[in-house]
Amino acid sequence: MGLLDGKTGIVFGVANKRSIAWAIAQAWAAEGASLAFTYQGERLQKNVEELAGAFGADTLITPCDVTKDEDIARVFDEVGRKFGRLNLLLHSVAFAPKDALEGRFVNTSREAFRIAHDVSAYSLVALARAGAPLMTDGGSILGMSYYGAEKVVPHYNVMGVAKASLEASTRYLAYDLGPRKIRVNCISAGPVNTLAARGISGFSAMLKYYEEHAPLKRNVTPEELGATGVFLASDGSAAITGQVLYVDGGYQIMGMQASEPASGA
Ligand code: 0WE
Repeated sequence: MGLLDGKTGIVFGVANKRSIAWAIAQAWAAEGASLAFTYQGERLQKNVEELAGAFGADTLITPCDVTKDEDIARVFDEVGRKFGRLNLLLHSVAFAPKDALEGRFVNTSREAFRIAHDVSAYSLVALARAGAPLMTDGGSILGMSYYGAEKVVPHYNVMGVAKASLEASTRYLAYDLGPRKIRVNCISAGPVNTLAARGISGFSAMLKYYEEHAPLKRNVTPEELGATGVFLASDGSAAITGQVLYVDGGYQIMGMQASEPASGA
């Protein structure tokens, strides 16, 4: 008996086996959900087909550029034909041009700002609108955020502003879709070593910083993000909507670090 038996879902944002989207998808599937996967560009097609192919004929795998309304319309049309309805939607998609994550925020170009918000925040609204008509028995929509939405994280820059927009969009979508029993929440994850994180200079230092400063003295694992994803998709969270849930070893609660280890450490 899985917590998600009989439910269908769609997953946006698998790039490879280290993707947070893949961790949550595996956890959803292990609880009995049937899943559709989209991939961004031919570059990632093989990766996603190899990963999601393991779920067999029950799975739909199709391309989607979340900045293209025609792609989004086609994807949900295909989901409607394959599954007839939808319960779960995972948005694990973000992009800002690399130079915008390297320089100073004050130098963010109009175009980099536009792209970051289009790919990383507006896409949640577009996917929710297109997916909601298939969520006839209620649903759970889940996005991924990061602490840089709330406080300044050096170099996160325009992505922090886009994540703030994603979190606010989560609240407005939760308000609009609540009467249809569709819940909308975000997981704000601590740093995870994914393709999106690779190439970000100082990322390993950031993992170490969390190990030292988070109350749990360690980083979050992909499996733990999967487990929280199952919680937010299942009836255990039936009365939770519009929330940002921190899954970060407690890092977000800290206001200052002690110069000595906490008592009891
Ligand atoms: O949301 C993210 C990263 C998303 C991301 C990553 C890239 C790398 C390659 C968005 N756009 C791009 N564009 C690229 O060209 N994270 C939460 C991971 C992350 O990224 C950071 C972080 C953390 C944490 C960037 C700077 C500082 C901290």
